[in-house]
Amino acid sequence: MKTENLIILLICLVLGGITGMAQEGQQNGKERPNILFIMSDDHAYQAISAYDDRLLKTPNIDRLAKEGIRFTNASVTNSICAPSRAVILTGKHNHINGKIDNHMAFDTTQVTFPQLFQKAGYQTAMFGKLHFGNSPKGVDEFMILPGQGNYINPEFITKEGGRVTKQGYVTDIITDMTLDWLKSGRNAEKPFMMMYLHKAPHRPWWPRADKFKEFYQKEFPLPETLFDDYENRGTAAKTAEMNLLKHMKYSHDSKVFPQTIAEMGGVEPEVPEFDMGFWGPFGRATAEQQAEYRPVLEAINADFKENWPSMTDREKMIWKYQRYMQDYLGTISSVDDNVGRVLDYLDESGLAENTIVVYTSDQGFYLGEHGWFDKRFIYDESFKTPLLVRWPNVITPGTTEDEMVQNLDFAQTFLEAAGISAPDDMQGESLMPLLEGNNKEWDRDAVYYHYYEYPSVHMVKRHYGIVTKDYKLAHFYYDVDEWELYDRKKDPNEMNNVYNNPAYADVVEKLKAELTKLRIKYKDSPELDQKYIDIYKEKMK
Ligand code: SGN
Ligand code: CA
Repeated sequence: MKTENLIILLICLVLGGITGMAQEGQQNGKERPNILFIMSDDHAYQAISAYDDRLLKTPNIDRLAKEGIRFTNASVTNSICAPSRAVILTGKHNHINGKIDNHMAFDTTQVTFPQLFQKAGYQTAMFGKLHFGNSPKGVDEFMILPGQGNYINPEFITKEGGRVTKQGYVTDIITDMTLDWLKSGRNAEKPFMMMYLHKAPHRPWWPRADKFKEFYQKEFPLPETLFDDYENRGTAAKTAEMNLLKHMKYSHDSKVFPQTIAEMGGVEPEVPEFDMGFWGPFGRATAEQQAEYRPVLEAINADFKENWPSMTDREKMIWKYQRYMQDYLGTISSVDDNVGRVLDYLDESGLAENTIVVYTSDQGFYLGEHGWFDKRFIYDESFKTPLLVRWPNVITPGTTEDEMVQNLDFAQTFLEAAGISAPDDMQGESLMPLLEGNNKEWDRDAVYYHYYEYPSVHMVKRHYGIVTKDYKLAHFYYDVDEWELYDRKKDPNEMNNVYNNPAYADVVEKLKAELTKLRIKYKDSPELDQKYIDIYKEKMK
């Protein structure tokens, strides 16, 4: 080949390479967006002021609602931690991805959406709580909490497979890692997909010492249904073990010292020989850190000693509710401050413009509604989850969206936003039409739900069901065979099961048919129900 021709060939190759690179970094001529997925653990929408400002102000999380979209009908397919995370990562229901409960191992041969991002040239990272029993795939960088993790001086699993203990408060530490990575771990040539996953506000609720002090001074309004007696509900609501008065612990939850309870004739000897070294996250704290908590702990204990003996059950319920809210909301206040730090950094660095920021929780949570804490049920407080998304120049700021969307939809949404094709066997729907304001392209009118973990902590019975904007129909099975129907418009607090009310006979018939169709659509079946019962029994032996 002549030198001249060789030079022309080389120029063509170089130019071709550059164009190829440009295509990889772009989508339809635009830079591919970054994704910052923020998820907290057990964060009730009732505790985000963009949804409800009666309990707490969350000015930073609210920025996402103001500058983006707020979904009022976002829900999960199975209201429990690890299963929700498996749904998010695989874009498939739990009966397909196999992680039906917190005990089952996640099969890591499955495709998760971060792997697809990594393959498509994104830089990927994950910091915080995964709760999978194994490490994530498809992330270039990660630091995750083992299991539930700890609030104080938490341990982290590193990418190299080792463990490191970090001194301090978990919410601050996870945020520091996230910010460090954004500032210096990032490759500016590539778009990123980052999962920033909080442990807070998961039980046992330990706020940072200053928030503990601040929130102990506060009193919160009582929920309308705090004294629910579960009349007109099924066996499942009556037998669940998540009632504040009956099942919340004075020691583990309300922070009365085990010694104090024993002295007062209560019965919660949970700590071996009352060794405070074993007392929840407090046991992990250094003497110096413990000293910061002491004054409030002493005040709680003095109050308990003075007032508990003469309290009626009603007063005990209110006392526990106030202690619960002080601690639970105190942990969220730190989440909000830290989300603010990250949003500020996105603004300062100029990254905000091309970054999709999502705030959600792995499920909803009871904040005393129906007398409960925890989650698991298909009923609203547990089934619904907060979902806020900001994406400048795509989402109209301040949008409120009432369509029924689910955590099942996240993977396909992110993939579409990044111009990566989603595998055909994912079961959600991309939320892109709703984000772009093309609501006419959205035609879902019902969602499917299936909860499995029973018998287990909190004893919520197995059930599956269908939810439309108007009704909720659920079938509780395993050791019962009971159906429940709620009229969501007339009975938003879900106080009356109208399944046997003749006025709803047509609704029941129609919804049962739709539920059967949904089970077929998502490939769930009585055979699978039985298979998972058998696996569960074997596992729990
Ligand atoms: C722990 C909690 C429960 C909670 C489960 C599951 N108890 O067992 O209250 O329901 O986790 O939570 S505690 O000892 O930590 O206080 S999940 O978010 O992981 O599903
Ligand atoms: Ca959770």
